[in-house]
Amino acid sequence: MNHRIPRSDSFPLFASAALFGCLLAITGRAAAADIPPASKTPPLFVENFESTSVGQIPSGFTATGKVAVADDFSNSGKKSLKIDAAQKGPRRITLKGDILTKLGGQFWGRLYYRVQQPFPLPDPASSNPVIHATFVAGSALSPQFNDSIEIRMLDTVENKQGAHQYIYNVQPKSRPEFGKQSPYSYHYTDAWTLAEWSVDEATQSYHLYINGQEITGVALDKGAGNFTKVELPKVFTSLSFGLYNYQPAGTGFVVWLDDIALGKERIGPVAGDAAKPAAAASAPVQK
Ligand SMILES: [Ca+2]
Repeated sequence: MNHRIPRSDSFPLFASAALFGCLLAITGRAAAADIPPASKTPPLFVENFESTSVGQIPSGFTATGKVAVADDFSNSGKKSLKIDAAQKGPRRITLKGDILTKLGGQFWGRLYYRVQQPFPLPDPASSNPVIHATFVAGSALSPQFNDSIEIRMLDTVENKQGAHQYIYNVQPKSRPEFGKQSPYSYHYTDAWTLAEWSVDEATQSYHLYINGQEITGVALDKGAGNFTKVELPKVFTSLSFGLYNYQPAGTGFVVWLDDIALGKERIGPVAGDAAKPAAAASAPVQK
């Protein structure tokens, strides 16, 4: 089909709108898969958990809470990182050192996660019935206030209906938290979900993609030097992967992570898994 936006003022408005919508649908679908493109060079860091013994964590990481490599589910190979149930608190592995210096303040992250079904709901008797659960966080000094902050790069808040939003969330040690949220349009699934995110200190930008689709509600592009309500640093002092829920979650979430990768350009799906984002996008992640 050859769609053209008509120039004539006499062209019916509804027809213009219909054509424009059609164009958006076509170009929007292409953009989700192609922009920004995945890098052709390997990422700087990859962890697929295959070379770590079950019950251990990979070398280079430190563990907090009940988290270890397991072989009951995997996205790649036979193993993944399993986050065991806990009412709340951190169950995660933390990376420090040279890789963070190499990544600096501009990098992409990628991982897959799956959530055991049924997953916990917030305590309905709570005055604030939500469960805030962080999958990926980085610690740093604020470029604006030079104090300690944690930046949550893959982060969710679940409501009492069991739907969740994605959020960009910054938790300073001694100031109020802040962030930017998507609608509560998503549900945890036990399908492997592809999460990709980017941070850029130079432009104070943050973007998140789930199964190849951008979560535009959390997107930030504040511009150079405009740190307010972003506070992306030139370098991170650690990156943590796992789950940390801050409100009680009953018997607790059980979550698996696999194929963590970090690089200067978009990483995309694991090799040979190129069909996954398109297929997964139609899965019931978004309602
Ligand atoms: Ca694996």
